[in-house]
Amino acid sequence: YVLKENRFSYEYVVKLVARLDQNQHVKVLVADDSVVSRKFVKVLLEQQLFTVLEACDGAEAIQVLNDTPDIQLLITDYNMPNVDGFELILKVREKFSREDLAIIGLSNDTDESLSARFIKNGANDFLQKPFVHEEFHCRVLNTLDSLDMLRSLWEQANRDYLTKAYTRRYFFKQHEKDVNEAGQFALGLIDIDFFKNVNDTYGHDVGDQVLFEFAKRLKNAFGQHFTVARFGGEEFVVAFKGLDGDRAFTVMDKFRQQIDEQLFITDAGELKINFSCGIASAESTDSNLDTLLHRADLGLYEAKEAGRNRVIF
Ligand code: GH3
Ligand code: MG
Ligand code: MG
Ligand code: MG
Repeated sequence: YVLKENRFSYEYVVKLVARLDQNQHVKVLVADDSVVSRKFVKVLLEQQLFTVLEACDGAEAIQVLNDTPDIQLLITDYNMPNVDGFELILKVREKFSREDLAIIGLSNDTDESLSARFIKNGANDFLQKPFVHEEFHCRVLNTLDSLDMLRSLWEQANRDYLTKAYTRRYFFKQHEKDVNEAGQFALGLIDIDFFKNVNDTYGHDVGDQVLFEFAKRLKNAFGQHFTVARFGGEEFVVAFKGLDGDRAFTVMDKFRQQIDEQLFITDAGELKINFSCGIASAESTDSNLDTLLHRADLGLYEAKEAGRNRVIF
């Protein structure tokens, strides 16, 4: 249908077809008060197999965005009752960054400044109604391509490639301010014991398997409520936001016992892995994460000195 109706280049068709499988899993929300215009956009999107949701004004669009996880693209009209397109975008951008959601503005209003205003308010692109189908398809695909690119950049910067734990960069960005806030905040700095032996005895690949499995267990234990980050080679940190030092110690020591009891299955067979950990909790004298990390590091050093496989607060 798309081919019959439009005059795409061969290269473009290849690109379009390559995306079709993926598109079924991409949710697009169309906000427009005109039923005719909304249904028309919906039909165009469904030609590309997207999953389409609808809202008849800005207020409903916000509701749908809040209720439906992982909508990737919002296509919104400008003139709508209650909350108009601009207001909608401003509100939406407070909650959804450019890695979360892409936005395309639409309008049949003849005001020439509309397109610039849409983009300044946080839209990725703008289309003047009426538009040619071909241009619509191209802009939607381009916008989703840049969303994919942004998401992949975000992953590269914030997620460790080997273990899929968060990176050091993410940890600092996320918790910089928590040190000075009123609530409780504690850190657990972890270092696997005698990890060099694993590499030296069984090889680097087996070392990697241990790191991957260790991070997986760490995320299973704490990842739902706390940030788990890979700090360096075989060092990890857990940010216990909302816990005091004693509580952080308790949960970390429980995890230490689990690791101690459950062998790691690798290509070299079952290995016994242990770790040492230093816990530190934020105090009013802490000026930033570094002072807190320094104390956790002293605890870690003490744990190593005392014979390893232990947590020190
Ligand atoms: P300790 O109990 O004192 O911590 O001893 P250790 O052997 O764990 O300490 P050390 O810091 O000497 O060794 C850490 C090793 O981790 C050295 C390095 O080659 C290895 N390593 C760091 N990153 C990686 C990685 O991504 N993969 C693998 N396989 N090894 C890594
Ligand atoms: Mg309208
Ligand atoms: Mg180390
Ligand atoms: Mg070590």
